[in-house]
Amino acid sequence: MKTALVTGITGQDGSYLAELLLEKNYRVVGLHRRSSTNNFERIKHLVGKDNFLLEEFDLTDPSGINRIVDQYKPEEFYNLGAQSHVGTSFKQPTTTIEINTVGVVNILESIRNLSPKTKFYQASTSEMFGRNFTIGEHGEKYQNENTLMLPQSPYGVAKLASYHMVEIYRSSYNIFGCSGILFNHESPRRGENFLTRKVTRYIGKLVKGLTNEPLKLGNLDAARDWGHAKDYVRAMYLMLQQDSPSDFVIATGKTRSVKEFVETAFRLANLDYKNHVEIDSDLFRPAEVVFLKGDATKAKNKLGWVPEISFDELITDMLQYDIKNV
Ligand code: NAP
Ligand code: G4F
Repeated sequence: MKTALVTGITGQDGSYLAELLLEKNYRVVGLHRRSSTNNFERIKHLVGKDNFLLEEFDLTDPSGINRIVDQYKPEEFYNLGAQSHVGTSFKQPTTTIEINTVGVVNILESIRNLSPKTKFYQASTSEMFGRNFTIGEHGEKYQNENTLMLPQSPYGVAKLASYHMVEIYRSSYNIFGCSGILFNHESPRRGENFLTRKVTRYIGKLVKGLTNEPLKLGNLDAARDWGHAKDYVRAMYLMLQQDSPSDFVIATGKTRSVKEFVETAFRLANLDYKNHVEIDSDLFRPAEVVFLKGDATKAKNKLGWVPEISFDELITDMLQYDIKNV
C-alpha cells in the first residue's frame, strides 16, 4: 500500500484529494495545523476511516515536517497547504511568504535529506502569471507553461518563488517535484470568502428568506477560467504517476468575467443579480489579475487529463448545496 502525505487536508482540495487517494487504496496521512476550534468540517466523513490518519504540524515549522517525513517516508507528498486568499496576501504579506514560500522550502529540504525518493506535488497557481498572457497565431489570448510569469500580488510572488524552488530541487538534487499551475477551481467546499462561494451562499440565504441585505462585491470586470475542484485533484494525482517530473497548466480553456459568473448563478436560481448586488470599493484589491484563460494542451497530451464538469454544472452543484445547507 502506498502512503501519501497531504498538507491542507482541512481545505477544499485536500478533502477531495484524500477521497480520491483512499479510493485508490492509499494510506493517506493528512497534515493539519492546530486550531482552537474544530475545523474538520470538510473531512469529517473521512475521520476514523481505515487508512486515513491525521498528524498535527505547521508549514512554518521545519522540525515538525522533518519528524513526519522521517516517520512515514511516503511515496507521494502533496503540498496543498497555503495562505490561499489573494486579497488577504496584501494585508498579510509576511505570513503569506512564510507559509507559501518558506513552508515549501521546509518540505523540499526534508524530502532531500530524509526521503529523497518521495514524489512531490506543489500547488502552484495561475495567479503567478499576473497580468501577462501569450497571444496566439490568431490573436487569441491564453496562458500556458511557456507564458512569462509576472505576479501582481504578494500571494503570486510567494507562489512563484516556491515554483522556482521546486525546479531547483528537481534539477540540482534530482527530486521528483511537479508544480501544478492550477487555474481557479471551486466547489461546494470552497472557502466562503472566495468570490464564487460568497455568491452561491448569498443566493442560498436569499432563496431561504434569510437575508434582506444586498450582496457587496468588488471588481466585476476581471476574467477567470473556472473549473470544478474534483476534476483538478485528479490532475494532481496523475502528475505524480508519470515516469518523469514536469509542470502542468490545469484549466478549462474557457474564460468568463466575474460579472458573468454572478449573472449566471442568479439566473440559475431564477433571480436577477441587478436587484441584489452592490459594488463596495473596499473589496477592490490594490492590484488585480485582469484576465486568465489556461491552455491545458500539455496536460491533455501527457496526462490524458480533460475537465469533465462544465461551468453551469459547477454553479448548479454549489447552488444546490448552499440552498440546502445554508
Ligand atoms: P484552502 O481551502 O484555503 O485550504 C488551504 C489549506 O492550507 C487549509 O487546510 C489550511 O488550514 C492550510 N494552511 C494554511 N496555513 C497553514 C500553515 N501555516 N500550516 C499548515 N497548513 C496551513 O485552499 P484550496 O482552495 O484547497 O487550495 C489548495 C492549494 O492550491 C493552496 O495551496 C492554494 O494556494 C492552491 N491553489 C488553489 C486554487 C483554487 O482555485 N482553489 C488555484 C490554484 C492554486 P486551516 O484549515 O487550518 O486554515
Ligand atoms: O475568488 P477570488 O478571491 O479568487 P482569486 O483572487 O482569483 O484567487 C483564487 O484563484 C487563484 C488561481 O488563479 C488561486 F491561486 C488562489 O488561491 C484563489 O483560489 O476572486 C476572483 C475574482 C477576483 O478578480 C476578485 O477581485 O473576483 C473578484 N471579486 C469581486 N468581488 C471578489 C469579490 N473576490 C472575492 N474574494 N470577494 C469579493 O467580494
